[in-house]
Amino acid sequence: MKPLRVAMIGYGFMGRAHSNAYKRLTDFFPVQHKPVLQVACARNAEKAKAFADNWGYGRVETDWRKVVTADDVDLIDICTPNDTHQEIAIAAAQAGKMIVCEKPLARTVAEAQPMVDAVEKAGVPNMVWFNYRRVPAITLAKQLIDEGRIGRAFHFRSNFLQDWTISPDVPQGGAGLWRLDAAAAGSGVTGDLLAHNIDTAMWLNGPITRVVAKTETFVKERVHSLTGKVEKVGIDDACAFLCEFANGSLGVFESTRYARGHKALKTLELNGSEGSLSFNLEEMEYLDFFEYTQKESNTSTPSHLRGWRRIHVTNGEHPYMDKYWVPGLVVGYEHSFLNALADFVAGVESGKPTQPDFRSALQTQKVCEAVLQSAATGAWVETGATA
Ligand code: SOE
Repeated sequence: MKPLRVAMIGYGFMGRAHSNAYKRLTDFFPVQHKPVLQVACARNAEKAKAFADNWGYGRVETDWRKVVTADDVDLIDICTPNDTHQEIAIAAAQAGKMIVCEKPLARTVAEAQPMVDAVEKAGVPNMVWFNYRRVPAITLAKQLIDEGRIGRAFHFRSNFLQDWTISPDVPQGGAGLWRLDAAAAGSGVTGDLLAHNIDTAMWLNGPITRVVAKTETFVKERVHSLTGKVEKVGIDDACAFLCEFANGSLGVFESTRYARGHKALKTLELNGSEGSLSFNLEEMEYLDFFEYTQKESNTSTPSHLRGWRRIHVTNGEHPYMDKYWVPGLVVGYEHSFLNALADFVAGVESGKPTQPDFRSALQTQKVCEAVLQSAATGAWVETGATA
C-alpha cells in the first residue's frame, strides 16, 4: 500500500468528518493508498494541537502556506471558511498537490473560476465534498434514473430546513459562526445548504438553466464575534426558488435556518412519466420509489397494485453497501464522506477522476449566484450552468 499524506487545513465540524473518513478508508475499501494524517493546520496553535492530538495528526502548522508547499504532503484538504478557499486552493494547485475542498467551492463565481483554471492547468486531482451524493439511497436514485425507470422528468423538488439561527442572540462571525457572516461565507443558506441540493439535483436531473428566487433575512443585526459590535447581517436566512432544468422539468427549492423543529430536514422528490423517487435525510437508509412502468417487462403495474415502495437501501447490491455490514443493517452520515473519499482515491488510481470536481462545483456556484441575483432583482436569471 502507498501512503497518501494528508494535510488538513481547518479543524471544525468538517475537519472531523473528513478525518474520520481518512482513518477508516482502507478498513472498508480496497484502494491502494492508505491515508496518513500528516499535518493539521489552523491559525490557532492550541486548537490545531488539540485537534491533531485527538485525531492522530503527526504535526501541527499555523501557516497554511508552509503546508501547501511541504514535501511530506500529497493531498490538501480545505476545511476553512469559504473566503479562504480560493487562495489556498490556487497555491496548492501550483505546488502540485491533490486538493479536496469543502463546499461551496467559493463565495462567488468570480472567485471559483480561477480555482478551476488552477487545478486544470496543474493537472492535479480535485474534488469538492458534496457528500450527499454518496448517501447510498441517493446514489441508488441516480442508478434508477440512469436505468430509465423514471422516464421523462416533470418535477424536482428539494428542501433543506434547519432552525439553529432563530435566536437574535446568536452572534455572527468567528469560529463556528462564520456561516452567519457574509464576508466569510459569501451567502447564507444559498451557499451553505442549497448548494448541496443543487449539486444533487443537477447530478440526478441535469443542468438548471433559469431561476427566480426570493430570499429573506429575518434577523437584520447581530453582534459580530470578532468586533464585539452589533453589525448588519448580510446573509440570506431563507431562500426559495423556482427553476427550469435543461430537460424541460420544473424545480422548486426551499431552504431556511428558521424552520422551528427541523435540524436537518433535507428532502428531494423527482416525478417522471414512468415513476417517482423520494428521499428524506431523517430516514436516510430509505429510498421511496413509485414504479408506474415496470421496466423489465415494459408493462404498467396493474392499478390496484400501484403504490409507493420503501427500498431499505442496505443490501449488498445497493451502492457502497457491500463494503459495510450485512443486509438490513444501516450506515450513517459519516459514511457519505467515507464513500466520497473512496471514490476520489479510486479515481486517482484508475485515472478516471471522480465527481464532483472543481469544474462541476463551479456549475453549482453559477446556480447559487443566479439565485442570489434573482432574489436581488426579482427577475428570472439564466444560470449559464452546463453538464
Ligand atoms: C450547516 O449547519 C451545515 O453544517 C452545512 O455547513 C453542511 O454542509 C450541511 O451538510 C449540514 O449543515
